[in-house]
Amino acid sequence: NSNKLEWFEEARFGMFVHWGLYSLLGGSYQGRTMPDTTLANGNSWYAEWIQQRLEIPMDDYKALAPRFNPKDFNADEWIGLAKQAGMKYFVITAKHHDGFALWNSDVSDFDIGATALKDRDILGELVAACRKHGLRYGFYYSHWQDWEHPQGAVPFWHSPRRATDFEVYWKQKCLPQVKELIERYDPDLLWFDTWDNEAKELITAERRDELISLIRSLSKKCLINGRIAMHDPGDDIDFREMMDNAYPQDMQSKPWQTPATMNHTWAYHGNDFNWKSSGEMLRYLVSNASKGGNYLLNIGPKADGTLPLPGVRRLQEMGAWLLANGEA
Ligand code: FUL
Repeated sequence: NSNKLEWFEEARFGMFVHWGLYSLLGGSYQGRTMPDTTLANGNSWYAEWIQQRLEIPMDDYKALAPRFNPKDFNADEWIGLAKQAGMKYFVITAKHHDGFALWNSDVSDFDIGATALKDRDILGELVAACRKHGLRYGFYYSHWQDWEHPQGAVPFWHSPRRATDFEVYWKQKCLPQVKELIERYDPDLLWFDTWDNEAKELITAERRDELISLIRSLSKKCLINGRIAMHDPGDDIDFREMMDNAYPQDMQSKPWQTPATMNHTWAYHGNDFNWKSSGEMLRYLVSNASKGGNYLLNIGPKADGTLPLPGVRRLQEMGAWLLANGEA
């Protein structure tokens, strides 16, 4: 069905948001700040990885939930900014690798229900704002890595592995949560994430196809990205996903996108000042567009719900350029 892909092939520019419990820590925990070079794999210091990178015991990490209180969160502000930037779609981390669900899930207590926002429907508010501003929307869902569930996958350099019975996690948490997301929010796309060939041990062709057929049975429009099984996405995905911040040199067969972030991290990091200029990011956007692809550009909101100012300014500048050049 090529019709359901039409909006995606014309979208060009989307907003990616990494937001969750890790946003509370902003890259630091109990006096330690990422990157922490004492760790074997400390070279990448994405703030959303803090639980693994700084080896925070899961019980301590879970105990942070009641402190998550984004009193300044305003869905209309986020989506209004995306619209102003010339973005046509919005993707947020409904559940990242840490396993925390940003909606009230029936199959897990590690969710928004454990926070000060237990009576708010964050994803519902964002979906309503997207509809109001005419943006398509979707969810990032970490189907492979889940550091909270005892049988979810953990990074391969951590041993001994915990995921001795991945099928338990798959049936108890992953499949039911994907179903919840579709039934409650009717997303236009789902963004699954594998980033290492090792994922094929757990995300086998059978599990990949089981997940895809679940989605197909629940939604006619929901697009699925190729990172659902990057080693072998199969024939039934809807678009290809470049690796993070990768910009192809040549024309690509459509449809595809590059997920990218404005600084180094994806989730909010208080010490990450590595912002790219709006000019550099406009060149990536134009380069991708000229090769038939989209640019899914990420911002990491703070735990209080506000967006970091350097990111806001850059999005406004990019939107102004697109408007002046007749593309917004
Ligand atoms: C990667 C993840 O490990 C990062 O934390 C981030 O979400 C990026 C978009 O994808 O695979």
